[in-house]
Amino acid sequence: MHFDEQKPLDIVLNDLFNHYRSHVADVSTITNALLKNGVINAQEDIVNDHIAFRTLGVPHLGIRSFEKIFLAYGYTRRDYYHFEEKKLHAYWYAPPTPNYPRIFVSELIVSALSLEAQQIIRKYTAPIVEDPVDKLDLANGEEVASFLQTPLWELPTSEEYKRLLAESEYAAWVIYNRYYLNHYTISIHELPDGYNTLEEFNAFVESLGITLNTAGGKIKTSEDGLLRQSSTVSTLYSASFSDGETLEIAGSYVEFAERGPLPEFSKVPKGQLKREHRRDGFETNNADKIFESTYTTQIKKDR
Ligand code: OOG
Ligand code: NI
Repeated sequence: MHFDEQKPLDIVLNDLFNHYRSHVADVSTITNALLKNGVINAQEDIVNDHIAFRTLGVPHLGIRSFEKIFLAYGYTRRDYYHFEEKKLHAYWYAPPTPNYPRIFVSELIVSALSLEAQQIIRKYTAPIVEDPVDKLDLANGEEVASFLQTPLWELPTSEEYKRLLAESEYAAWVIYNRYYLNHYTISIHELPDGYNTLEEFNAFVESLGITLNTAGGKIKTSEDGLLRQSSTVSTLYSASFSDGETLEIAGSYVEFAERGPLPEFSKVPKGQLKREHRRDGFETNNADKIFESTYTTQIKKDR
């Protein structure tokens, strides 16, 4: 690439975040409470551990299409994850410099769904006969930002949505929400004492009246014990479908991650710990449960 990657990347990330914040009320609720309690002085004081996107594994879409945007901006593809039961693949991407968030991109293995569900998805995606990312000028941050908010396919009917939902909550989420930012993630270990353990932070979030995802327990812990994650449950929003029906459907959520120091850096004083000293990447079993933050089973559990 022959352009300065960081400027378009900044434009794209800021635009994604602004749309996300305006749709997900819990984002501002948490930020405002942290401001009020004097924990941070501005949204920018929150370190964004990672952001996540969902895609459909069909020709010209999916991870291999979506990743081109962030590879062009200096991101590097890292580990592969597979979610057998949810029929998903995923990769994470390391940022060009540590001041940018990691990115987690997943993809539905459409061919593993029932023929009926596949037909619904293919009905909407079949008109896409070339990779839409190839047509973008990636040096133009505004163009890429607006692409990420522009539908690539027509709205489904409410019946089709419900049919997908019954088989794959992920499929239903993507057919409606497309490339919307799925979540951003607050780095808990970067916050001051009183807020920098997941136990404390979860208690704070719940004190704001926000519901946490309980799939696999509120705190999901990696096998090495060093990556601990929690997330909110998506709130519902009113979505209009092509048949004129309106349904309350899941949108995006907020995640919290606590990354402990790697064994070789366990003696580094807390104030000197940098990102490279801490556990990196993701964990299949944690992620498997975090996906359920948009699932009806989590959203309806307290109703
Ligand atoms: C992503 C779920 C996985 C993580 O940090 O492990 C995840 C999603 O819900 O699309 O975010
Ligand atoms: Ni996440």
